[in-house]
Amino acid sequence: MWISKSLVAVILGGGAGTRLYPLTASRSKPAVPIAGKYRLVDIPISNCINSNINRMFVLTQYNSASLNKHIKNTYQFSAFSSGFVDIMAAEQTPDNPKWFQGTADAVRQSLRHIQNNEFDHVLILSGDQLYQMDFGNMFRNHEKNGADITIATIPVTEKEATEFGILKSDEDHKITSFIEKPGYDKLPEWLSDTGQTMQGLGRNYLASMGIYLFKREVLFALLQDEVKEATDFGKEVIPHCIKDHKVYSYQYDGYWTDIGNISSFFEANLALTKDIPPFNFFDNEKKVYSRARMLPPAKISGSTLKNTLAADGCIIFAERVENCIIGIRMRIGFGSVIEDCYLMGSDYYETLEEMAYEAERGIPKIGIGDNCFIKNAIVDKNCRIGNNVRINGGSHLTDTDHALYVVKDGIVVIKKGAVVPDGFTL
Ligand code: ADQ
Ligand code: ADP
Repeated sequence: MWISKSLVAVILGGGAGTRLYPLTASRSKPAVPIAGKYRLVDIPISNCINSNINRMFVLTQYNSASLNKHIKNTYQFSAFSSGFVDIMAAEQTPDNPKWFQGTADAVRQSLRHIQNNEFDHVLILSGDQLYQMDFGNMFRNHEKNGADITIATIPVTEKEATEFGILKSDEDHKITSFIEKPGYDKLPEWLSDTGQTMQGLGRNYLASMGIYLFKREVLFALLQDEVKEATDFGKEVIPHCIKDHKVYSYQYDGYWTDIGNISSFFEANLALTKDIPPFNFFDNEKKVYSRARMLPPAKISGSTLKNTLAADGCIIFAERVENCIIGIRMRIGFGSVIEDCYLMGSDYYETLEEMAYEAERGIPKIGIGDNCFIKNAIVDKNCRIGNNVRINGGSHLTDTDHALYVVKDGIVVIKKGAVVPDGFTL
């Protein structure tokens, strides 16, 4: 009760969305499907719900139909609770004709909606990270320290350090300095004592997780007055705060990964197929919530499945499926072999009559046809992949943006709704 009354959460749902293109070509980033049956936004929302935070704002650059529908149908709080998940899309107003210019600007533009609620602290979260964290512990630390701002931090290696905000703190965990994405040459000055276990793993730098807990009045004063031109938290607001405000680090040592681009998104999804995955969807306590769809159980026939997650409503006749995530309603034909893939599934089933009608016109059925070989690929929703198709992703492919697919870092992404004809080879 205590945390839910004093805190609201703001989830940064993404800027222009270019890093996850083409998955964001027709939907906003929070609506991108992950792990076969969830959407990106389910992760921060579930972390909030599991931490007893039930008032959330999702800031997004545009308001897609799939995001609206997903939020509206998934997160319904009872009439006796004050909970809600509100989507706030960038909007043009008479005094601000622009879209969100960055993370701080997005929060600034949303303050006039958020301020109508009662709260003492604002928790700001990224919308593209995979982790399970109890924000209650972070909140207790924040209160105990009397902090103006608490930043969740995680020890990272030298290789990772250049991609994050890196900070240093004193023995009381008060942050003394901060630099956004330092170059390799600057790193030696930013080493921290991260504890014996982390040091043993070569994780000697303390990175910002982009998760910030602000005192209400401090956030308003910063964004509306002190740094009212600043557009970004990491680049401008946080470095500015260090000297005049009490900014503390809350160190988190669990699994956390950024899934903001195609290769990290692909890796994080495929990591879920390991015997003991780093992110645990199979947890009695920390549930990940998503839309209840009332789909039938997956039907699998004559296939060998290894390290594969098959979501509800799939129909799988494939010969072999290995290290794959198979999304809702996915259909895979006879004799097909699928390796290291994330198949997002379909939004609907076709009837047998529709399939016959399309077959007469040479249009493949929704899903993957017979005798295909697909490796190192993401297949977005509602694709129609014909028979005898061969898609072999890997580092031998150069980056491309084709009408049917995109290649990024060797990963082939078949675009949503693409119709890939029989015999197609890549
Ligand atoms: P980055 O992840 O590089 O670094 P950024 O691209 O600003 O920062 O994204 C942060 C979050 O905000 C993401 O979820 C993104 O989708 C969202 N976002 C970006 N622009 C937005 C906009 N205009 N409107 C709404 N949402 C937007 C940040 C910090 C680093 C920290 C890393 C940790 O700056 O200090 O180390 O996060 O991942
Ligand atoms: P999800 O199960 O991924 O949450 P939704 O139920 O949100 O999917 O979306 C299903 C979408 O598919 C809806 O937008 C619906 O209009 C669309 N849809 C359903 N049946 C058909 C069909 N036969 N042809 C095209 N689109 C369809």
